[in-house]
Amino acid sequence: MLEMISGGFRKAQELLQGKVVLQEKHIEDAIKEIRISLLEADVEFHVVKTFLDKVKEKAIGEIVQTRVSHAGKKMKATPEQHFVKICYDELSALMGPVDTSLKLGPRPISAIMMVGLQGSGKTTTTAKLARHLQKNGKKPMMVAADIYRPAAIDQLKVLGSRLDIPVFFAPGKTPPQICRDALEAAQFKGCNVVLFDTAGRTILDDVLMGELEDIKTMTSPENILLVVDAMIGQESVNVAREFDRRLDLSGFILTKLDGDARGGAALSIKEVTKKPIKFLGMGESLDRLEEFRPDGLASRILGYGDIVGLVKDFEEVVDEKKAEEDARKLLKGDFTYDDFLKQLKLMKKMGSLTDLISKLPLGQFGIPQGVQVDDRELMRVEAMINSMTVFEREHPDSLNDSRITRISSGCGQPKNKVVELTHRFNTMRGLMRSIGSGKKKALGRLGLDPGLAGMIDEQIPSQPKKSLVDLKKRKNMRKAVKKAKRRNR
Ligand SMILES: Nc1nc2c(ncn2[C@@H]2O[C@H](COP(=O)(O)OP(=O)(O)OP(=O)(O)O)[C@@H](O)[C@H]2O)c(=O)[nH]1
Ligand SMILES: [Mg+2]
Repeated sequence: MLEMISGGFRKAQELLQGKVVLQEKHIEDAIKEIRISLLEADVEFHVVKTFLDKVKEKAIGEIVQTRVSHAGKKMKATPEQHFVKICYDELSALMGPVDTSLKLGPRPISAIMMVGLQGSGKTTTTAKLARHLQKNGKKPMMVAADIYRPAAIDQLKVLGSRLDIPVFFAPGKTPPQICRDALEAAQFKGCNVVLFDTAGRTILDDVLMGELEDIKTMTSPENILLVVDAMIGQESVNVAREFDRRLDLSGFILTKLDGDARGGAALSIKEVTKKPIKFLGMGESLDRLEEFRPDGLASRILGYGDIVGLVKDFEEVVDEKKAEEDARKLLKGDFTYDDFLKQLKLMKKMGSLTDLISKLPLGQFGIPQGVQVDDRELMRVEAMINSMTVFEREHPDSLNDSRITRISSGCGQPKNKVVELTHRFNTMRGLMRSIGSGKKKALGRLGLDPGLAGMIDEQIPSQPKKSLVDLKKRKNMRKAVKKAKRRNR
């Protein structure tokens, strides 16, 4: 995702690497690389210009500093890191501030109207959003307001039954009437949010655009969200502008950012319309909707991954208490192949490996953004672990040559693949152990610049602190020891 944009920033960082003092010429060369990639990724021309002017002005004005402020702390930084920090701040400002709120209330039943071009992902996103609301304790109802495409109602009904969310449809009525009736029907069904899945249209189709205005007038939706396909590039800005002019949008949802979308829309839309991006569609399945965090995307673009996003994905699929237990085990380095298998299954639930990896700060290890990972590799690893005995899984160090030969024939994978797995497993175990015993140092050992390791380190949840109960127990213990000593004197 967004490799094209990231590419320019990566080249810029390479150009500045190792420079002790940055001269204007260095900054200009770096900015040139960024400009090319932004334009190639379809970021709107004026947005590119304004953005780079700001970066350049700040970089030239402040690059002599060697200390930067981050989260209220001063840190030592090289000029190159300082440049990255300026880009990070400006990218976050360009796409932010974060606003993923939906207006729900004060009416007992709130409405969300989904609009957009044909095929942009409205119906899929309506279902994803309904699922998101349902998970947050709301009672959503989806409304089939697309009466033009024959299969549209059925598509929504299928999604509704999969999610166990009611779908309202009323054959023979016009979309504005359907949406108005849906508000009443929601009351009977005990729902408190309705989502209107409207028909796709082109901005040139004045009649259909007028129909959306009628729905708005008749139902006064609290939220009007434009669903934009990130693949359509430059055109997305014109589409956003026109829909906003006619409907006064509340915000956007960008879809198909998981594909090879150039992604320029993510950078341009907010700047051009001054309306926020609320969510990102990251895949066809109904759990692939992410709340939009400008800082997370900025960090990903710059090759620093998105640890916060990763943690959020993790929270989606995992039971918190169990995760804490597993993490403690992981960080102590005493985890087994069974734990590893559990983690693999969890990862599969979190989405494709390529998507997960895009959230790791791999750019910092010289691994380019957009590495494609074959998800079948996971299945091969799973097969190898399944061919181990219970004893072997629980005692990873027991895997000697003859056991490895047996596992290899059991799962039909070449022996060197099993050996490779044991090496990778042991390296990971060692790494986790060292992270557990001192995160920042370990990140440093991985080759990460100490200043930026600090930035990432802050995003990694700390190991659980000693609980108050523990502290109290220890205090009481100290008191008891003192008392005993006094008695013995
Ligand atoms: N990869 C990917 N595909 C998506 C995403 N969102 C939607 N799609 C796919 O895009 C196609 C169109 O999605 P729909 O939800 O039917 O789009 P629509 O805007 O309702 O289409 P119309 O009602 O015909 O205007 C489907 O094949 C979806 O599976 C996404 O975030 N990522
Ligand atoms: Mg549709």
